[in-house]
Amino acid sequence: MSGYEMNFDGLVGPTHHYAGLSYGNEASTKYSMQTSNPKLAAKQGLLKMKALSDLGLLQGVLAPQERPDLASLRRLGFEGSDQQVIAEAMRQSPSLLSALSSASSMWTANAATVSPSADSADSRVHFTAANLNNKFHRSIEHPTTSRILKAIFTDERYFAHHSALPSVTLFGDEGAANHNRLGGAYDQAGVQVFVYGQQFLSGGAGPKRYPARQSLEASQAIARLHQLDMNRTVFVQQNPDVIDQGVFHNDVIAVSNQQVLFYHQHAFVNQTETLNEITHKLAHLGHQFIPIEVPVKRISVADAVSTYLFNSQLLTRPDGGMSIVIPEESRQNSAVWAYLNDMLDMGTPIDDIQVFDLRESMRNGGGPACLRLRVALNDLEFSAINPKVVMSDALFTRLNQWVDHYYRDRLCQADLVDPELLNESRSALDELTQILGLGAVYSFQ
Ligand code: SUG
Repeated sequence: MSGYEMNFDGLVGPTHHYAGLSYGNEASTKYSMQTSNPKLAAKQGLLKMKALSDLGLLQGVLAPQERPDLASLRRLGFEGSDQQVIAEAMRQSPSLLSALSSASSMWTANAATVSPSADSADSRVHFTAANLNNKFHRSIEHPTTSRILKAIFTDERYFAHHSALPSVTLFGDEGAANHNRLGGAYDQAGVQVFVYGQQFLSGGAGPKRYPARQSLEASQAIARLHQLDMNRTVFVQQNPDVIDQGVFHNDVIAVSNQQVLFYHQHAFVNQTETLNEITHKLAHLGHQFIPIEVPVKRISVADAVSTYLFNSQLLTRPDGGMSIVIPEESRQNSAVWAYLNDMLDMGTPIDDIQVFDLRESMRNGGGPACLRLRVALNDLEFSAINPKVVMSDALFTRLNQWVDHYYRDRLCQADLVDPELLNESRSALDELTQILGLGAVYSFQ
């Protein structure tokens, strides 16, 4: 097979904590204000990256962001030295300080939407940074995200970067978490499937309890920016009822790889028509579609949300087999674990289960797939990326030492006012930009 799918995982930042910031994301609400362990969180993420790299897969690292975000605090009227700004924010609004200290950029499935060169009219890999407009703590990520992506995918002959869409509900965009691609080899044309929560301009139906974070209008704008062929593009609405049950991104209820779409019976609106459209568009490219639909009788939506079964990664190994990467929570649930083991005997391409303990991230609603951004590349494009971000034995050792040196093993909201935390975080990120060869991507540099 030609081409690669490279997964870029977000390194957890030093201020990782549980602040209950994401209404509609049930884990975020449930674990609000519990004590976190940033050191363990970063190490759990690194272990997944290293294990997948050891399977022979291409694995990259995306740097975390500078938090607390002093520039945003100043923009909101806090004044004085950095320490005074933080102390005053804590006095007036601990929740605001939490939002501006969140390590949420770790969930890189929300960093951007990425289209491979084989699908774009100008034969370049296109990136659109997600505006993450629905949640304030995430809406501040995109400028730095774009700087980090440009420091890795620099060569404009191969890579095109688009700024985030306008930051309003009409163009609410959550990036690759609501985007799937089906096809054969990663460097050949495929079918891109954009999943939206609501259409706003024509007043389409949406969820009633929780917000629809992705709009159809945003998905359509990205398809235009990425110069996609409409004969190979599908737009589908996520079932609003499952959004109301905690499926705040499509990657909590569906995941794809090559010809396979693994999804829940209640994932989409007009599910049969959608699957037919994908079947026909894939057939046009000479590929057979392999849908794996999980019936609600086997797994309820509530179990899908609490175990993050569909927030798995489906990965084609160099030996041609396909692994499913699941969080430990999926093994702990007997219905989910029984289904997964039955699936190995169903004759689908999935022939292996890899389980990871990602508890620190899971408690904020971030599973294996949330932590990674997929980038399909051909040989030339791979040789053009910044090689320092590619996971290896040496980088794994170096990053673990770096985490050991700078990260705390417990953090709660009250700690955010500690001036040392800002110093530790800045020193850590400054060193990290050298390790990963990123140049000056942070405003303090
Ligand atoms: O945006 N949680 C993230 C989780 C993102 C998961 N990503 C994907 N499904 N791809 C979010 O809701 C919680 C932060 C807190 O509550 O402290 C948070 O931002």
